[in-house]
Amino acid sequence: MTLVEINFDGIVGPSHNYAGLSLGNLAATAHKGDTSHPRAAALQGVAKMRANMALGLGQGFLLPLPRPNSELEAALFLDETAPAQLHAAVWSASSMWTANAATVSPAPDCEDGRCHLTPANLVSMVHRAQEWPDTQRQLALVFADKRTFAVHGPVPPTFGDEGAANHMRFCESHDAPGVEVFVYGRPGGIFPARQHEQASHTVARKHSLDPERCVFIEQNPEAIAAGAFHNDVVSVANERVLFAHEQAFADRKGAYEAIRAAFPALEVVEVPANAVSLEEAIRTYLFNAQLVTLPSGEMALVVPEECRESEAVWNWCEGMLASNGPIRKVIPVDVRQSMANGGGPACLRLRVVADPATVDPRFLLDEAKADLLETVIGKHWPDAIAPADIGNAALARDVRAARQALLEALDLAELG
Ligand code: SUG
Repeated sequence: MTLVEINFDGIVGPSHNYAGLSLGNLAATAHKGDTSHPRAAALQGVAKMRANMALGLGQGFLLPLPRPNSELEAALFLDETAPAQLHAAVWSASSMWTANAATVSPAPDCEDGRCHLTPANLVSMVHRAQEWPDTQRQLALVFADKRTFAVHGPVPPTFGDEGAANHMRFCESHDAPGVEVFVYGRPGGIFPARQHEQASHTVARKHSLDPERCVFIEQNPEAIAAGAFHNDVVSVANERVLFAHEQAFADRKGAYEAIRAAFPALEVVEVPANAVSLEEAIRTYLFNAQLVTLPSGEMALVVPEECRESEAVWNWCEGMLASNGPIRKVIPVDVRQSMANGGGPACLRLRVVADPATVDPRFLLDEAKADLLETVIGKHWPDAIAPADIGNAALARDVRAARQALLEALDLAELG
């Protein structure tokens, strides 16, 4: 068994659009009504996966879910009197942000020695709450080997669970036992706190984690109010390193101490507010980065292009590289189509520690399959979707046919 980290990126679906559905997600609400470019969006996603493969990292993918979702459409009795936002919800391509697909506890952390996955219920928003049954179906296929994986049902409502976006893991190396950190929000602020404390505890129990190796931390209400609707917008972890904004947690010192008590080797790389304000961190998504260990053992931070364009953020990054800390490289990637909906490089991927030989190979990427994805996307994904196109019957047919073409190309017709 060779356990390695594999990033499963969500392929951007053919119905990708800007409907401004997520209250508290400032990018998404600011771009409400813009024309989207699904083909460009999906190609940006494939380019990111290719770049990560070129770094020597394990890469997989998850498929877009069926949209428009006719079951939800029927359940909501959608007609011309229903609000546009509900019509847009059934078209949402939000499953592209696979950091919200599930919480994953790697095998070395779990009592039964299997890797446990709980699909996120995403109950805070209707366009996201529709995802989990299809996500669960897909995860059960990708991780079908029951000796190695346990794919659970979601946490019951009303406890909102947003998956890996509010979960971090510290370890000496990915294949070693880890300390799992769950970050929840307290309700009552101007924007929804999407991760409920009891959802986090439920996932930890469900995954049979050692309570001594679990830490529960409250997200800073100020960060949620500033637009950090998920913890992965203000912090990210990899192996021994926590990369966080000074204002990420409600009790900053208490949070670091609690993690250090369970994981003494912790190294904190903190960005002070006087170098990069919370607002600038959220605008550029500096922390919605992929913090990865390269085959050389060095750590790299894969950040959105927007970080290079921000003087404050880029100065800070250059200073960090010069200071000889644990993060040795900063690599910008262009995922602007996703960024405009509040999804950076880290939102687009679900981290799974597994032996690639135990994963359904149809979901693993190599160069030839990346070529195939580009060909199908280039041929079938719509060039543009304007708000007025949502609900259009001909476009709905095209969107369904595009997904179907992808399933056939990948020999995954059973997900149809
Ligand atoms: O849930 N955007 C997503 C972005 C998710 C980002 N994920 C992480 N931070 N891990 C969300 O808010 C916008 C869709 C729209 O408005 O049409 C949206 O759902």
